[in-house]
Amino acid sequence: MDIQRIDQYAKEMIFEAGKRIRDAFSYDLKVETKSGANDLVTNIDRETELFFIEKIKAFDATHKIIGEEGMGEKVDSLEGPVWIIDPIDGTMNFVKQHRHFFITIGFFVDGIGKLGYIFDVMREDLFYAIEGKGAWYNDSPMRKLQPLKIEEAIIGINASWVTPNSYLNHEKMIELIHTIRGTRSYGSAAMEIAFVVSGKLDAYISMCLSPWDIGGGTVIAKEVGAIATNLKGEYFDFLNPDTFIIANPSIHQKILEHYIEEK
Ligand code: 2AM
Ligand code: CA
Ligand code: CA
Ligand code: CA
Repeated sequence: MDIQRIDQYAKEMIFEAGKRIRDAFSYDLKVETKSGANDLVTNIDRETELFFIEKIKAFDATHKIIGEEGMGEKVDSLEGPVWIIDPIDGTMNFVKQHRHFFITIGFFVDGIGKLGYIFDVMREDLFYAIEGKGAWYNDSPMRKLQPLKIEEAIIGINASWVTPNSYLNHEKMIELIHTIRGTRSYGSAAMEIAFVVSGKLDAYISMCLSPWDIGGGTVIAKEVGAIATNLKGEYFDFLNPDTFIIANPSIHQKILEHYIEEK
């Protein structure tokens, strides 16, 4: 399998999709809700996913595609070449803020992440990685993450997980928040992962993410030494939703041991 050629093709289709999304602001977005009032989808999410499916099928019709909006056929195994796609990550930011939304894509072969992309559509900034070859931010190689103390960390977390909730002991989360330097909440899992792998955040924690939110990001994580697991410290299941943490390797274990207590 010619990974370099697939990487080249992936980048071209991501840049083209980005341009189509930016152009879409000049006509009407149709916004609908999915599971609830804060779970949005637009015609552009669906059209972008369809664009990727058509491009990938034209490249190689045997490749499987898992996409958030379910525009392709159903995939129930990671055997062979599989693309995991979130056409727009941060749909609420897309609709409301017209920025801070990302295309994120992972290319896996037999369950192993080979290529990973996180693309800031408005800034036209690309974070990407090739398994075993390294990670880049546009044309610059990304560095391995440097160790730090938990007291120096800035962590991406949604406020819901620090207020009483049915997923985990929020008192421990409050203790974590009081220990670290600060928190951020960007509203796009892909953006928070891009920030962790490039050292702008030191960890990002979520109680529920899907394979397409993190597929591309985990490939980049491996190349810079960031650790990505579920909140039990296990390998994330790429066929189902799961809890998620990505962190600088010097604080990953400490956060799980001292501050995360699932209910
Ligand atoms: P999305 O924008 O592609 O839906 C913050 O909402 C982050 O969590 C986003 O990356 C969002 O991805 C993701 N997310 C995952 N499941 C979600 C859900 N059911 N509702 C809203 N956001 C969800
Ligand atoms: Ca969504
Ligand atoms: Ca998403
Ligand atoms: Ca999405």
